[in-house]
Amino acid sequence: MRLISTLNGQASWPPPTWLMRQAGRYLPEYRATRAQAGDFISLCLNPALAEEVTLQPIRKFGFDAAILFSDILILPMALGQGLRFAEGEGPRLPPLETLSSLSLSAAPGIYAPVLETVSRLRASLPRETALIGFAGSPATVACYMLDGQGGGDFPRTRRLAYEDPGFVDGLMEIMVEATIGYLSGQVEAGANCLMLFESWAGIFAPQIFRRLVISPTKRIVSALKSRHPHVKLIGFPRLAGLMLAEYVHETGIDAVGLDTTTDLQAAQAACPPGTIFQGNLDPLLLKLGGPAMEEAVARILDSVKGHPHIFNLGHGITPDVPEANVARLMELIRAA
Ligand code: 1CP
Repeated sequence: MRLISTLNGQASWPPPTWLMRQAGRYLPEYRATRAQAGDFISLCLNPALAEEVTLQPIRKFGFDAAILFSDILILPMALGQGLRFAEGEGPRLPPLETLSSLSLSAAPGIYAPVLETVSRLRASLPRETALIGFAGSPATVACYMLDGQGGGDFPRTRRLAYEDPGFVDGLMEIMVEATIGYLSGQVEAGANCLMLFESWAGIFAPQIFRRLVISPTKRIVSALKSRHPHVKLIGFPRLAGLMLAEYVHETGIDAVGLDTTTDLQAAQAACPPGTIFQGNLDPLLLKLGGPAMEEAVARILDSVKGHPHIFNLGHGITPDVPEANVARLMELIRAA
């Protein structure tokens, strides 16, 4: 698997490629399977249909990795928090008031279908296609648990981090433990590597970043590596800015996803030597296609030649991306 050799530090050319949100609404076959499932959560918890939507972009574009189809909010739901997806508006949760409403022991029974999706996928994917398991990082998942929805800058979460550190740090403890169990289950079910999505890393002041982003991530990385010594983890501290190097250095993560705003060469200069990067084509360019996309792809390929690198977007693919642009992107990478 080219993605796994890259995570082990071997450069491969062209770089292994996959796209965040590669299974999704830009594909007509995804929309059809989602309609068959009824709603988004039912799709995540239906192993046959979740397997199907994970495989759709692999069949169509031949990416080097498949990412388990699920969502970062399935874990808080499994811990007992309510979750629904309002049509066209994104997730809604009743904002968390007490830690006693969460149950670590009930969670594995509720997320069991997700682990079944992982084992089905490992059996059905081509041997050379890596299977990526994932979870949200505790701070990002806590943003949704405490504020109850996205779409803003999570004011309640940021305020509680200062005003009620006991509550927020207690929530981190629960999420660290739950995430270790959940990801460990994914590895045991057949995931070849793992990714931690810290999509809201960019909203925290540096001292809160250290407490809620770096420290929980470091504990998750170290626990997973002691349980599964060969497993590699990719972190994605989106919009971490100048905190990126400290994140890489302190957490022990094996590779780091770069968001759209981060200059690849500046990241190479700032992070420890040998850091493996993933990213970071602007998803807007994938939507627009044409010469602007082609130039940006060439620039990325040029700057990663000779380094172990994973080609990806700087954030998820949007529903309005034409399939033909994804096909053209793969053509450009394969011809490199
Ligand atoms: O069909 C639909 O309309 C639902 C859209 C959708 C999809 C396709 C959601 C709702 N989640 C997903 C799948 C998903 N989410 C995957 C697996 C598929 C793949 O990558 O191919 C993964 C890895 C995620 C992770 C996820 N969910 C993140 C982290 C990555 C990121 O985009 O920053 C986050 C923040 C979420 C929460 C979430 N789930 C769905 C939405 C619309 C959101 C974002 C809400 C917000 O903007 O705050």
